[in-house]
Amino acid sequence: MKLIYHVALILLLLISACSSSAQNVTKNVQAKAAIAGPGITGTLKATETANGLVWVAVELQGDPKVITPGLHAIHIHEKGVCEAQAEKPFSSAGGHFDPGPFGSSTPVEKNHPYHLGDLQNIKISVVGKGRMETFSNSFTLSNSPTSLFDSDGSAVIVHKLVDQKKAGGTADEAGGGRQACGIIQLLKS
Ligand SMILES: [Cu+2]
Repeated sequence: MKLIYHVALILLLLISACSSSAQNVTKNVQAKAAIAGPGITGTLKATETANGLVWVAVELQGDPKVITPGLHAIHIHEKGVCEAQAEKPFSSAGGHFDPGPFGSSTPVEKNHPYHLGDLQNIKISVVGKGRMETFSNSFTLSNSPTSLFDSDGSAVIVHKLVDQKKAGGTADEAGGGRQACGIIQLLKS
């Protein structure tokens, strides 16, 4: 009788341990963006991992005459606005995402390449396709002082040129003109 009692107790403990660990699994916060520009389409996917790092993957495809083979700058910009028709295409997305002592934005030279939204270049192949994957600990998707989902949101921008990651460089050395844009959206879990 005592044995049965012990077995039952152990089973009960196991069951409650399993169910409580299941309850403790919080879903990772995720985001996405549909990237578009004249002759270019793509996606951004992002996941905030349990240790706070944000995994970011960007895929692009387009006309290789437009999105030229080689490296192109990719940054997160400070506003969730994508206007291809603006006098300077996508200029309304503002400067590079960079809440903090410099404020965001312009001139690009000010805190580049240390803006929180400065990402790795993407390599475009001869057929006009590329994929870039990186981790960042510079911003969050969840609520924080460095969340991409601040009051005016954020956008991902693809540039015409490579980002040379040069401190004190010119706007062209930080990627130049803007070719494509995607508003970053929080995925409801
Ligand atoms: Cu940029």
